[in-house]
Amino acid sequence: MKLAKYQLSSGQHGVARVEGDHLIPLDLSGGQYRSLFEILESDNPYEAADFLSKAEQIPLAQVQLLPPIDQQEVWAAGVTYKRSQQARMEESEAAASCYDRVYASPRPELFFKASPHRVSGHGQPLRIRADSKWNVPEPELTLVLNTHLQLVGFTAGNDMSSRDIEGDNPLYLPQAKCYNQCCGLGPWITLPVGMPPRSEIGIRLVIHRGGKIIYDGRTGVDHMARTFEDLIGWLGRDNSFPTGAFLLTGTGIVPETPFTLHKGDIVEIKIDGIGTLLNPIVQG
Ligand code: DO4
Ligand code: MG
Repeated sequence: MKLAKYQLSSGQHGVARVEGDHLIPLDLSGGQYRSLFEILESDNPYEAADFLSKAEQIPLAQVQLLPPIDQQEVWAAGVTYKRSQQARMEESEAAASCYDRVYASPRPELFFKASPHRVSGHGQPLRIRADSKWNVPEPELTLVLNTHLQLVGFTAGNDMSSRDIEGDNPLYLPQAKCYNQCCGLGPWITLPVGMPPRSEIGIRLVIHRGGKIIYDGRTGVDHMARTFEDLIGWLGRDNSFPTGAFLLTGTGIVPETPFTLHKGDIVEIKIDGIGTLLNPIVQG
């Protein structure tokens, strides 16, 4: 089952199940569950959504999908794939060994990525910082965690990154990673029962410029050097999440140097079991 947040042209918005090319809105007027977050907090989100389903359908083409987030924090793991370790060592002469060490260390790299207002959903713009000249999208399988850090769903994430800022000095990582419109999430959340086995989850990044595909790369979760449970366990050490969390699990695709995004590019992230997250790129 897939759960989405949507808005109609009238401005009316809601939560819905996604079935093929249409939405089945959920009735949240009863007060038992008032938001997507509260459904994800329930003992059985699948049954809760099934129970709330209205006898009504809206074509997906008639809605604007919203990011499938309420008040959760967004965190990200880094250097969880060999390709990310190699690319980071290449961009950061001064601190190459940091990336080498973290790839092999028991403690993973985890960083705060975004608050909800910095997140864009499917079709909404993602930003290149005005003070950066080398930028890439990072396509990442994203774990949806409830307040007990239980894995209650999956979505696609785009961990937009300014490689020149991070490469200059790793202490600049928060500026390379966290700014307005820095994170894509969507198009919706797939509940765990709807996902393929982990070893079969493929991830694809396609970048369009001027109507042409200028980059097309693939990886799979089977290339990830860590397990979801390991990352969640470290995230939860002496850390509480009273509004739940999203955890991007790191990128296994980094376009070759000197590729950089331009404003006007369209980025598509396709993840098996979820679907396609598409975002146009803007720069201030
Ligand atoms: O070490 C910097 C960030 C790494 C990252 O975002 C990734 O590997 O996906
Ligand atoms: Mg990343």
